[in-house]
Amino acid sequence: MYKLHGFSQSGNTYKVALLLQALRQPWTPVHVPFADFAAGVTRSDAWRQEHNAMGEVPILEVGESRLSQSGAIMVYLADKHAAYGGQSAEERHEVLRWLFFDNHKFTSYFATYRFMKAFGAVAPDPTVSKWLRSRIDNAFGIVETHLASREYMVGLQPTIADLSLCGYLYFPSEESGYDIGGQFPAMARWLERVRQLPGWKPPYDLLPGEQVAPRW
Ligand SMILES: N[C@@H](CCC(=O)N[C@@H](CS)C(=O)NCC(=O)O)C(=O)O
Repeated sequence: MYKLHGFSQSGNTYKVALLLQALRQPWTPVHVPFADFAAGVTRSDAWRQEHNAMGEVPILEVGESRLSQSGAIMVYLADKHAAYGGQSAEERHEVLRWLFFDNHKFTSYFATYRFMKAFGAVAPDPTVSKWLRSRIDNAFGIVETHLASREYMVGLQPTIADLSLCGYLYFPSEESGYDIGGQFPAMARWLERVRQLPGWKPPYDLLPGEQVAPRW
């Protein structure tokens, strides 16, 4: 039984949960309460020593091992269960390319922007928000163009590249202010397709932790 440490507001945790569902693997959540996370528990020395030196969720417990980094965890699971990793060496390379893009340019800016707007202790700085929006619009534009002529990010089947990139896009739009359907129609159609995967559920139904109203 896999154990997945995280919480419902964490899109990075949600990516791994979606993959476990799609693989139909039994898993159980280990709840890191959002209030504790916001208070900095995952950055404490004790937590880093016991759980993850990087001070982050998600963590996937597999026997005695604690795996971190959603991208690396998804590659591990896709390899182990021989699914969602790409159909050929070329596709697997392409999957990695999009995973790195997601972690550096897509999820990173969007998750930060959403966190500041929905959960930040102080109102977002407009200059920082404007800069992040320009980075997000660029990254979203790249994916929108890529998806205009194809159903999934790599090849003809869904892969972990899709599950990684879409992890933050199923949260309520008021948390980020981004209207995917209105601004990015090819991405919206792709999200509908990914939603058809086995065991798909929205983040606040799949992971522990109450939904809270956006603060700003
Ligand atoms: N690239 C990492 C990012 C993980 C990450 O940023 N997780 C957030 C929660 S969604 C976190 O734990 N942040 C704590 C921090 O940055 O101090 C992954 O994909 O797992």
